Amino acid sequence: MVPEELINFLRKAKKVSVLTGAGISAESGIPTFRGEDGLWKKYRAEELATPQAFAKDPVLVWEWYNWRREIIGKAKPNMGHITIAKWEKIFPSFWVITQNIDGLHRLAGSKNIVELHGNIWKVRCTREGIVMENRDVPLKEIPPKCENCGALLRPHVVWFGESLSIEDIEMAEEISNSSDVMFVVGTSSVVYPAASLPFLTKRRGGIVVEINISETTLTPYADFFFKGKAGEILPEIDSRLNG
Ligand code: BV8
Repeated sequence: MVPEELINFLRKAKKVSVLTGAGISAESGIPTFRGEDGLWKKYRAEELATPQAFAKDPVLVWEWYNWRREIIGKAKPNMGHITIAKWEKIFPSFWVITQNIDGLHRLAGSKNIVELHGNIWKVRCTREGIVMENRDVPLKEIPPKCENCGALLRPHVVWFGESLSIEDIEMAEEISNSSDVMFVVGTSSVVYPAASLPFLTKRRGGIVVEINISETTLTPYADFFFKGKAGEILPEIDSRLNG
């Protein structure tokens, strides 16, 4: 059931954005982080996705990413990603801000994307800082080495304790500050600075629409909360909007 009030907001909205987390890719077969089937069933995110963990045991960290690359390599965008890609064409200004590194928004056809935490198909030389694409599944060697200088390669992602790229965070804040409507889809809203973005939208008088299979710390502040799967709720809102 989609409230008429939300449809009216969307019909008038000029700038719409969507902040996504692992939950939007769950229906594509990619495990989320903190759910019962979470990626970190044995480890905690904060212990594995960190520069310290990589320095201590690059093989372990690369085995984890190699396993995720195998899952993500087979994954297809679901109706949640596809609806979001469609909305980029119907709203005057539409941006995706994603915490996900799986690249499924781009695969679904979205172009206006800020990948806050990087991309699993990119690697970076730990000595020269050069970023390269690497789509080997599985990786040819673990840990992979830079072909130029032989140094360790690392995933080109943002780990805990690492700062996001200033351009990305400034872009994400500009989008959030100017959104008439921000959808927040499939995120537990525990990781910062991403979790602070919906509050920028609210502070500027925009509305926040949360879509999640369960309530989160954001839910009390959301103007609309849809309890359900992203791949079902987003197309339902879309069909009411374009009905
Ligand atoms: C930073 C790597 C400045 C890529 C990730 C101490 C020291 C240093 C920093 C901190 C500190 N204490 C706190 C911080 C800040 C820290 C932070 O936020 N920690 C949290 C845990 C408290 N943040 C940082 O470190 C960030 N950098 O602040 O820099 C700085 C620098 C130095 C010192 C201080 C500050 C960097 C954050 C990025 C971390 N990297 N990943 C990778 O391998 O993927 S975060 C990791 O969590 C993923 O990127 C993921 O995207 C992100 C958020 O998780 P979610 O996407 O929300 O996924 P989750 O499983 O949690 O939730 C899924 C949701 O979907 C659930 O709600 C579920 O109900 C729902 N769902 C499931 N199925 C569906 C669904 N919803 C709809 N439909 C469905 N079908």
